[in-house]
Amino acid sequence: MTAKDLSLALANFSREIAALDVMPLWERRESAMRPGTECAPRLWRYSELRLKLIEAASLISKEQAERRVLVLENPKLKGTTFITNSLYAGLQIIQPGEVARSHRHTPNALRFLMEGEGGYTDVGGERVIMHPGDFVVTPNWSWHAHGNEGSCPVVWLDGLDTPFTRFFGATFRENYAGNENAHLREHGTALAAFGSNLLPVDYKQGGAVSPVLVYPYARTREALAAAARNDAPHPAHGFKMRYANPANGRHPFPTMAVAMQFLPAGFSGVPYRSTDGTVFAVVEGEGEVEIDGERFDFSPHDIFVVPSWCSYRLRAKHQTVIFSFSDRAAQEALGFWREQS
Ligand code: GTQ
Repeated sequence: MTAKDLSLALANFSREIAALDVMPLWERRESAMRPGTECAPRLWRYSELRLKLIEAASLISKEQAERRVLVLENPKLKGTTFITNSLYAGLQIIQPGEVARSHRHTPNALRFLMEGEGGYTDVGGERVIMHPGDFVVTPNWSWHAHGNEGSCPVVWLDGLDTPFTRFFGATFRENYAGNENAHLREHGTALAAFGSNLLPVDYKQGGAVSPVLVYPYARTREALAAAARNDAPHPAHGFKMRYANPANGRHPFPTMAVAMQFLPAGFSGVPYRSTDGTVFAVVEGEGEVEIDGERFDFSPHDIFVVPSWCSYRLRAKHQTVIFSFSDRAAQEALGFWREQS
């Protein structure tokens, strides 16, 4: 065959196989076989989002919205509602006296309380009262309703693994039809049972989700402070602890790992990257994060996303505490997770 014949034959071949809905592996994009995703790094300023949340609360009633949430959508994932390929994040506001009706869904959810007192979530038959800095677990398929019995707005960060159920075609959701005020266990019941180095004697290793329901900030903060007083910081993470399922030592969710870290004043971390795209929420302090060479200053309650395999480094001006969640639990379970320092 001459070169010309060959190129004609190839063009015909391409057309014919396209009609059969097959494609040649040798034309696959190079980037498909490297770590990382198309997601962009991004920081959302809480001061800006908070104003819009308050505005949303006056424009859209709780009845209209059911959940009044501003979704932090990755600029490279427009139209998906996702912050990374595997995670969803949103800021939810609930005004004094409001309730958000009970429903359940197959995605797992976490709440991280940003501001306000008096907010609660009724989850899995228990009332959980949330304070700033608390991390609350909503196990998949458990009924959950929210409310605010305080006198100020309550705002929290929702983190969900919705992209997983979407990916697997396993997204189910339903509203609660029964009496929402039926008997609830009192606040603190699960924490007393599971958060005291104890387990109910007949506790069966049940679901893969942490049964403790709430991880109070006061305890987390004290654990980090004790580590900082006694141990040396990790060169990239400072003092970082992951939240554990107290019944098995694993992550709180089968999909999501959740962590809190403390950076001493003046901390300057070395560059680090890992395959779990991570959402960070600043709790206390001020500093900057450099993600793939791009710098972002952060203040309390700012939220930023470090996509999978993007190198980042943290610097703290004042002592700083940062909450984070990622898909590391799923990646570890599947044998995919990698890191590089
Ligand atoms: O509060 O149950 O941000 O179901 C997204 C979906 C919050 C919730 C979100 C939800 C919820």
